Amino acid sequence: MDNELSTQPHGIHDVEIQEWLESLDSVLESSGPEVAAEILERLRAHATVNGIDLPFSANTPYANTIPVRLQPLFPGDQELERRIKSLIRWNALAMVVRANRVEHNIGGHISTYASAATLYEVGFNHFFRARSEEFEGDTVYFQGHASPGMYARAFLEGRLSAQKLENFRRELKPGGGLSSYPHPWLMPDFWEFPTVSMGLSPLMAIYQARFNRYLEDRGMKPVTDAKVWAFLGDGETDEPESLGAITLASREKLDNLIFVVNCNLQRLDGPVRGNGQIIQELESAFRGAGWNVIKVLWGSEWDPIFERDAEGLLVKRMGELVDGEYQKLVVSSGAYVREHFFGSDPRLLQLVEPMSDESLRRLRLGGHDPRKVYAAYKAAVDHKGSPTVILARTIKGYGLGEAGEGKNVTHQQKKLNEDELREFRSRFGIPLNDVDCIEVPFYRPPEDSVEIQYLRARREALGGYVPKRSIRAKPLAADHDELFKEFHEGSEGREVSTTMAFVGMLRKMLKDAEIGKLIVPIVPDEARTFGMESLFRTAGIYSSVGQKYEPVDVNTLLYYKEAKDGQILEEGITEAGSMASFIAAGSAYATHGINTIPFFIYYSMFGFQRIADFIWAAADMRTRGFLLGGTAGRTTLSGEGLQHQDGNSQVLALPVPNIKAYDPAFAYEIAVIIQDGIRRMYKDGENVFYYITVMNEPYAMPPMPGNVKDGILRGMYRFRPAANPKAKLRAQLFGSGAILNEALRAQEILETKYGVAADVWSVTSYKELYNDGNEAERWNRLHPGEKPRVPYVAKCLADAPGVLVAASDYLKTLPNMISKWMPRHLASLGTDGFGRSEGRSSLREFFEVDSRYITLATLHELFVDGKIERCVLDKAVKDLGINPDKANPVIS
Ligand SMILES: Cc1ncc(C[n+]2csc(CCOP(=O)(O)OP(=O)(O)O)c2C)c(N)n1
Ligand SMILES: [Mg+2]
Repeated sequence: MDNELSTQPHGIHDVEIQEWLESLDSVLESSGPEVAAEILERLRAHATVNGIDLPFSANTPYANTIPVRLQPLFPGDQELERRIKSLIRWNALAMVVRANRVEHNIGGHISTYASAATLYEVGFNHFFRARSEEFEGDTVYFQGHASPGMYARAFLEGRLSAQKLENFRRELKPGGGLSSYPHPWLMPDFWEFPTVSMGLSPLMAIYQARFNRYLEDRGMKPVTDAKVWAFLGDGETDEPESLGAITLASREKLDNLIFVVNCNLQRLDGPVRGNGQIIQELESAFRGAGWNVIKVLWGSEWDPIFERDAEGLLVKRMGELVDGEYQKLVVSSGAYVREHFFGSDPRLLQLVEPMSDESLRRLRLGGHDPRKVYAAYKAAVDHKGSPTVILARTIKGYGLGEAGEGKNVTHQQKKLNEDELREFRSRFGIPLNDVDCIEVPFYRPPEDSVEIQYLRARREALGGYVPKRSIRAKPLAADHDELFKEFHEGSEGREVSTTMAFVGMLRKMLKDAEIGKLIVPIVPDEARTFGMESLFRTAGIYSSVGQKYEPVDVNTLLYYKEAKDGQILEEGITEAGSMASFIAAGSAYATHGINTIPFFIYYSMFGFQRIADFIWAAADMRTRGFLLGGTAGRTTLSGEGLQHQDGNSQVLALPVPNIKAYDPAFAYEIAVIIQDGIRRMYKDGENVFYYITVMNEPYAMPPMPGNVKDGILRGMYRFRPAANPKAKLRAQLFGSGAILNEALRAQEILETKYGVAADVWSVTSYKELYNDGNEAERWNRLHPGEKPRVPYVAKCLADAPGVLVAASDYLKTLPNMISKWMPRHLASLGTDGFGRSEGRSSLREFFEVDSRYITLATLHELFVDGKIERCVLDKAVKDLGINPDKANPVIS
């Protein structure tokens, strides 16, 4: 035969290769895969010792990971499941097409679900277990753009009405609609996890799986075999967050985690890797990271062809094509496939010789074959010791035919013409005639149909419906007055920073009978920065393996203690990962029915500035807990300079609707805010969470004045009134955070040197004041006949005489936002501009927020008001040592 004469590169005869392959086959048959693997490993070692250079590759051939002989029987009624899936396909498509007929360009996606339908349906019918009283349930992150499929299924399940489907992407219609993507904020009984900002959900899923283990290791929930499933797009894996934490998952041996990557080889604009192979690339990344990788590339129709291919030519050929070629092949005719794929080698052609062109065209991909997908899921669920990723090959827009199957434009396809609709209808056997189907009606078979009965029975067997969100934790009972009382008393002259004060509170909270266990301190390698190392020993650092080594500092009081039941999540240098832990802990009241209270403390500049999208997702998810921006304040964090000095985060917190942002100055303010926060979130069940900036400047913490709690929470209160309120020259000074001390110093200068009597206010939250003012304004606009409401700021300042000056360590825009509700003009000082490596006082001079600039601003306002002479102002500039020609910090 010709074959025997053909040779491989380097002159090896094929027959020689054939012999090697046959002997391996015989070992496999007689002794099994472990022995075969051992022999290969020994051969590899032998080769290396003998100087054979074997290039490293984490890849396996371009073939299914699970061979046919290890494929389990499919346990369901495949034909019935296909029919159900077809109905879901139809309704998902109908939802998008109808929405776009009613409202041009309202959007929606058909192709993503079309490619992933089998991946989801096998999960729904056989794997995803619902949450119940007895079992925590599996946790599923659905790919955002596939949401029409989830809605369509819920419609068949009788959970969503046709009216709701009709209002897909039209949420404001009477009776409500369906949100474009998974948003727990908008559909709190349905969606659990927001996934549509791509890359976030893979990372969140990893930390969710780890948090589940944390709860188990700490004895807070029973050990179960519940899984976390994350469905993602192959294009999505380009987001750095997607693969950014995969080594954590393998390091932690998270075999409760399964990723399913829908490898349709396309993203929005075109192929993910036209010139390469995304599946092989992902395989090597995941295998290299220690994951169990299961490739599901080829459907059952390919099995007999592989069977005939004793020489392994087919696998070899499959590995040769780049994704751009594959994309072309899947939309081409059988004749084209024969010529261009099999035609590269006469022996390959021979393999498919008995097959018609039509059957070549119908060779399915693995991700569209329920038997292959089932086998992969089963293997993933049974796998022990590492997380699993399933790389499933599919076709984007599967079933859309000319309307977009596998085309580069398919992602955006939202409309189908009459012919295309009829073709789709026929292909999936939807019982609608030629006329009816062009109306694209939603179709649900009768309740007693076999389809609906089967679908319901399957879900019943798996414990109920998915996705479904419910709040399962009971509200906390105690008011915690005792716990926080000590922090109202001040530090008796001892200089402490607000960070130290907070850590003191955290230490005490950890010991509390009711909430102690629930506290989850989270820190991205910054505990020492915040003086939290004392907690290492007392609370312990969580480690799933305990501590396998004697820590170098074991003889010290505050040694680095890792423990299996450790409470602190020391995440290492990953704000994104820490935030994902915060989200898992802050949403456990729903996911697990456990009121864990996360306190995530980090360098404030690396919070909103760096991971704002995770914070947005947390907000959407109704996450509870406290974010602590440490070392905050552009001028309060000395030395670090441009990158670290944060004058932004209080502004960046503004757009997040349900975050309460505070910039407290004193320990008692923090105590009041945290105590009230715990009440609001964990007792009253409000969907808010907190951002509190804490600083590292030490100063004496005063005792709490009477009657200020309400003011602290609402955003401002008068901290120190003027000594001589009858004075002719009057002013109101507003300070926040550490800058409040500058206002207090200015108060003294103004009084002693210029005879100005100033009241000093602590503004704890410009955001609260801003929201309150807007709310009053809005209410008045909508209720002109009623007694107007007065914004809290206006109420506070109604009888406050004199000029108004505000200073904070953040942008000037913060005080300016509320100035319209003030009785007179407001002069705002703030830290707009890039930071500098400098000491505190120089920084405050540079940004013009120190006591001297507050004094000058006050005098200037008095001068403009005609209350003081120009010469007083000129002299003050000199006396205060201010250089009028100094560069503007905003642009220097
Ligand atoms: C962070 C982010 N960037 C961009 C988008 C817009 N976007 C939505 S879907 C998509 C392509 C998705 O491709 P892939 O991940 O392969 O999913 P497929 O639809 O092919 O399953 C893009 C760019 C987004 N949703 N999130
Ligand atoms: Mg894709």
